[in-house]
Amino acid sequence: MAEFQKGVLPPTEPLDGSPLRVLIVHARWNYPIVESLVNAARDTMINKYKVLPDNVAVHAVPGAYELPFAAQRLIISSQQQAAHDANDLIGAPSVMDLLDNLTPTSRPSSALSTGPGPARHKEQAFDAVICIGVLIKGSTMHFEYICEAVSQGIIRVGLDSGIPVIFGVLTCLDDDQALVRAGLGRGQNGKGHNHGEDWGAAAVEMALLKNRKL
Ligand code: DLZ
Repeated sequence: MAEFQKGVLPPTEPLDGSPLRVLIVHARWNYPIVESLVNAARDTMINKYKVLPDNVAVHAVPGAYELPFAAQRLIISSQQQAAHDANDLIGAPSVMDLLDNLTPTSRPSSALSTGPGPARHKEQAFDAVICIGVLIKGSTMHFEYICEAVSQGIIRVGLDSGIPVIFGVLTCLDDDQALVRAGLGRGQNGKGHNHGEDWGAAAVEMALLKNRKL
């Protein structure tokens, strides 16, 4: 056996993320760690896989427990908006316009539309979602309940919607485990590997698989 290399092997084929639109939903709990993971996921998709910066939308929720609901809601909203725009019913304020007023969400880069009201882009439904949160075990059973609910919820949203939802949730026994998995390690073993990079790559790969004509 070749020397064991822990972690994920890179994809065997080059991946072109330029046609994709991806949503990152993240928790605000343990935010400095979450922020590092979000940045790595976003930067990897843009710099390594050519996803357009305007096609990465970011939405924040309070804690990891809220991630599945938000992912499901925003997938449905983006699909409704895309269907609406495809029927040329452009002009009314959209769900995504409302979302833009709440968080620094990006606009898609697809074709410009004209019609009554201010010109805006046609909405592109999300091709993948990355749910990012950091759960750190405390002294009660809270951790176990939230981990179970979030992991079950995220897989359910993905399978029910047909949109890949990446499990970007660290489930750690202490702060140091979380820091080292976000590239923020402070021990003698170095800063560690930022798992956000893997999640960005997984989102692109799975979105392209979802879009592939079989
Ligand atoms: C309540 C709670 C606890 C104890 N720990 C975390 C955590 O480590 N990471 C996280 O993202 N969220 C935590 N939360 C908040 C829950 O996820 C959720 O936001 C609240 O229970 C409200 O539903």
